[in-house]
Amino acid sequence: MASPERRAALPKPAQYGRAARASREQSPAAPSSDGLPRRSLGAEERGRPALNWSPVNHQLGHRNDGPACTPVQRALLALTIPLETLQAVKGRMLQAMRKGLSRETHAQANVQMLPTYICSTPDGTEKGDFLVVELCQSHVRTLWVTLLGDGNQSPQVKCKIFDMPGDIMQGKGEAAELISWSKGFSCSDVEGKDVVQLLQAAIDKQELYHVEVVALMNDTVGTMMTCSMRGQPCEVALIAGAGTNSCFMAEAQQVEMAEETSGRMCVNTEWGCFGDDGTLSDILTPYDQYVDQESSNPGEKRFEKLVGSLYLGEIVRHVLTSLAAGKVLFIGSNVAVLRTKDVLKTQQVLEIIDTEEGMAKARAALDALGLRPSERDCCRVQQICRAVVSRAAALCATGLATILSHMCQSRELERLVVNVGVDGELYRGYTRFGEILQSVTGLLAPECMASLLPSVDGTGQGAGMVTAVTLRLAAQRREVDQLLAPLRLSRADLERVQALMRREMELGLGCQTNANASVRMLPTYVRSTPDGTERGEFLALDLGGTNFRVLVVRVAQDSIHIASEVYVIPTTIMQGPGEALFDHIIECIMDFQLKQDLMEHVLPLGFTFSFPCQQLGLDKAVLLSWTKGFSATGCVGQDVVQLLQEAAQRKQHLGLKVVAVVNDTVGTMMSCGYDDPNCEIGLIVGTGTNACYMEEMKNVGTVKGEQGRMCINMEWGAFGDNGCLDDIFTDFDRLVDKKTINAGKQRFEKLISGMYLGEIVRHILLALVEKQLLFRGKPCPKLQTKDIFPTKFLSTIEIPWAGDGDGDGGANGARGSDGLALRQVQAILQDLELQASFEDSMLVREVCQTVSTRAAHLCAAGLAAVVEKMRENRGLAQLAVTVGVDGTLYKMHPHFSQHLQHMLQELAPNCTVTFLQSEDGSGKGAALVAAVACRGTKP
Ligand code: 0WK
Ligand code: BGC
Repeated sequence: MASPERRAALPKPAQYGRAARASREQSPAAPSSDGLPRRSLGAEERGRPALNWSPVNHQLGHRNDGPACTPVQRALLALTIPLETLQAVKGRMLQAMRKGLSRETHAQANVQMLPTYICSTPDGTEKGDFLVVELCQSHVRTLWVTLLGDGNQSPQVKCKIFDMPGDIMQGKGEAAELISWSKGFSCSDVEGKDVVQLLQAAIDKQELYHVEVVALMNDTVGTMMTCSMRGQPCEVALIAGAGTNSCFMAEAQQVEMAEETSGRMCVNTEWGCFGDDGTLSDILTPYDQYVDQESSNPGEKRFEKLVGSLYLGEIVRHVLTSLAAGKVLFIGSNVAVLRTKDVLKTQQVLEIIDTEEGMAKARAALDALGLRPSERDCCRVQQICRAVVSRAAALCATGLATILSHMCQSRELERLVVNVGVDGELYRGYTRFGEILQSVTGLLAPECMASLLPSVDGTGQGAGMVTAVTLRLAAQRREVDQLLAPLRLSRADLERVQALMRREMELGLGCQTNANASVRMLPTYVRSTPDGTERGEFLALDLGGTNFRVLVVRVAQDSIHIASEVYVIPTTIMQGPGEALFDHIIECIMDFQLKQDLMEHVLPLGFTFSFPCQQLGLDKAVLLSWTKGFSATGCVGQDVVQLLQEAAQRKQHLGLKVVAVVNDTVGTMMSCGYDDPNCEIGLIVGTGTNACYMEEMKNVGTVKGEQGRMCINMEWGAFGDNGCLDDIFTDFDRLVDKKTINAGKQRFEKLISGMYLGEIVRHILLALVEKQLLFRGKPCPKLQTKDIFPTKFLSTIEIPWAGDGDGDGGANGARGSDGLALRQVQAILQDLELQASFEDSMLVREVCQTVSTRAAHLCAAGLAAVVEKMRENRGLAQLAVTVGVDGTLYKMHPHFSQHLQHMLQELAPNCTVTFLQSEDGSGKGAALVAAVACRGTKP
């Protein structure tokens, strides 16, 4: 005890510990009540470099242990890792993780980043009874987990613990492929084997119950799932226990070992082996080296040996051993006991660092070892224990920060907000561990906001949850596949459609059969494609697509100059009196001529009129039916050129001279044919869809003449109106058709074109909601609204992700970043007041992909029939031809053109088909047809 005057000089008892400790030790390690020591300079310390100590030494900035440092300070400094070193360790761990994720470097990686094939976290609808077996370090825990699908609010768990006899842990295995044992297990015959099969075989041997092993997971995954219950999804988990490890939901396409290319997948990092390649050599202390050399697996699990509670006691023991050897601690005691392995348990270390009881625990533990510690010894032992555990926490935080920054980067987020499930005796046993973990993670990954969620029930419930989620996903996948199956056309289906299209074409060309053919094969009186001799100035109209355009086209020797204006056709005009429609057209023409100063000019006009018309001549076409939402009265059966002339008269617009009326497919073929003489097919995939091609006159039974060729407007949109496609039609297609103004008509068009795909998707989404497969079955009032999900949404939702499984990795140049693409999907759904989870977004995307792919494949089947017919017409073994194509869906959808071209190659392998996108639309084509007409020769 101190003399009365010394006592007077010393601080009050409460402070005693702290002050005494600080003064006595001058060491920065003297812990303060919050575990992070503050340094106050005692007399003998003045003039020494200012030391402020915490597991992360911000200020220290350098770790010199100049001559002034005491052996204890040197030990504590050695166990202190400056922030910038932790930053560097984080950088190395990020590299190590990327190495583990990459197929090329995975085999050499120490941080193995093992795919777990768990691609979803609980969504609260999980229901059922699940058996769980948990292999813990010293026991086996079996649980019966009952989930009620009530948002996992009240999972019921019954469990039973069975001790693990030592001979079993080291005995013959005969209990996924185990890579290596750790934490004291070393059963033979298990490493390299599929442990699920081993377990299933052991269960089947019992012939007791039919228990099927559904999922096997790492404890980190179970922790992530356990903490994901009760409506707070958790995408990261970390274990700081006997061993240490972590897992997180990675972007699946980055987990190259897993072949899964869309969505997310939980990755078990196995970060315990980080540093096995020497990347931690600059932070390893001699104490760590001793622990490693004495371990059952020297050189391995270097990171785990700095963090895992299996090793912390040993690290402390080696520090004490060296300090005792240096006559700094336990002077006068026999310290031989300190050479005994595992003589100091981590549990004791955790007790010693307790702010309240710690010193007493230290004395008790050291006394028990016969070390008769002084108060100072106890204080130093506590500091060392704190330093070792705090370093473990700081290193865990470094690992966690690495994961969080990686997730933030790979999701292209400014800021990542995420829940982290944490478990393990270190985290549970020492609150300060969690505080250091939280604060150091914040320092190392400031762009991320992590909430640490302690796991309430170890991994047991989590394992039950993984099994439930696995079964839920499997069941959902089966239901989704069942619902989407009718939309997934097989090769045989498409070949049949191709054959049906060919048959309908023949019927349409046949003089006798044309009238009943669904594909009307309308002669256009266009006999050839442009030959470059066309010249002159022409007006052109382009009606029937998304926009109504008026153009002036100047065709010169080596160039074509176009000026145009887009005008809107309001729905009231589209579906009003025909006179009003044509009056509106004339008004637009007059407005255009005024703007272009053409009022005094009487220019020949080419009229692209994109509806089924019976051409009676180049400048005479009788409207057979409206499509694409048009239904203006008094037009069907009329010559549309006549209707236009009459409107011009009504408007006293006398300068109109219509010389040609063409379909947009013909206009597109002519427009592209001007640049590529091989262009003999025109294709539109826009609001509507249709195709035309150059047919042999001898095959056109509806027009006299045998010589040469004529362009045939197929009007393939009506293919199937005779019911020949009914088995392709799904309930969703029927729902869409029923709600159109031309129900039962344009059946092929309604499977393919932009006016309808969004509606098909909308009905499928509603069906998925009804089956609780989407948005957790929550009612979606906005989604009930017709046309609320326009086809352009498909183009946005399907923008190529690196990980969209279509293998183009965004090859078509329109690479959308994953995070961005996901946010675009969620933004669209948000506008529809739909709160979409990640899985929901993926499912909506899958539905869009399924519908657009079917459309592209059906289009390919139709085109395959056309090119095969042209090849046969010309008696060619191989046909090379160009298709001039236009239309918003073909041009704007990220995958449509590719899927179409891929499938066409498969269905018509003897045809080399080049696709040429029309730049100026079919207005230019109409002008070229007019130019030919004006040349007085038949086009
Ligand atoms: C642009 C053409 C026009 C055609 C349209 C079809 O110039 O003749 O009708 O493409 O595509 P949509 O605008 O319907 O997407
Ligand atoms: C029309 C065709 C037109 C196609 C593309 C269809 O609805 O019937 O004449 O070519 O849409 O615009």
